[in-house]
Amino acid sequence: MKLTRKTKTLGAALLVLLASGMYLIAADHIDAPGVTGAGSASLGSDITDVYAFANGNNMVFVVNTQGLLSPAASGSAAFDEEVMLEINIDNGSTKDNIEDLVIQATFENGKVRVYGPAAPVTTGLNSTLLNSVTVEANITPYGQSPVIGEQNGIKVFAGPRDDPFFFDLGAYKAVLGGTASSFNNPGTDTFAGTNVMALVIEVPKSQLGSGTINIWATSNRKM
Ligand SMILES: [Ca+2]
Ligand SMILES: [Ca+2]
Repeated sequence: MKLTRKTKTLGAALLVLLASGMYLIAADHIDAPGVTGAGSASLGSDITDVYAFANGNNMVFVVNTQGLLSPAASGSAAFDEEVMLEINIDNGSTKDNIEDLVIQATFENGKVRVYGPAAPVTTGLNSTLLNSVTVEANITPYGQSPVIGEQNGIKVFAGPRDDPFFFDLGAYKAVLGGTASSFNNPGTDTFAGTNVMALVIEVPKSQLGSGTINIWATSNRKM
């Protein structure tokens, strides 16, 4: 199966020190109308945030999509079965921003399936689905306890979750508009009460090469 990337890559590569905590570079909760416009079937390809952090000897990757889901909308929200989410990993000493490993996830019939980490068949803007599934799990319905799949040392969770991103949009606009000179502490969480469709994959560091890694995520729509 060949897949092509129709939407954005997270704007900046994320430099992750394997021993370090969470790094957040950018958030982008609503894409251009061509991706997320009224009646668009492609909301499932709209990435909001990508996170990576260490958990002991493992690395945890989070790719959140479909931002600003209200509680009322979250029950019927679903992953797009035509969309493959791909975590791209640039490792080794060269750091050329070309992925050396990919972790892919597809969604079908209530299940999430993870492929890799493994060397990609295709690098760059197109992606090719890897051959073998490394772990799968049932997608967790809204409001229910998390279902976590674990096989081959890799764990996966997929389902709606409270959006962890904190941003004070009101204060941001006030600073831009010149009616405030700084943010408040504490601020107001503009995203409070909204959900995202979360994909969480935990992988042993030993499967990711040595040293630091660059990561970025893409959403890829089936051709
Ligand atoms: Ca590379
Ligand atoms: Ca790729």
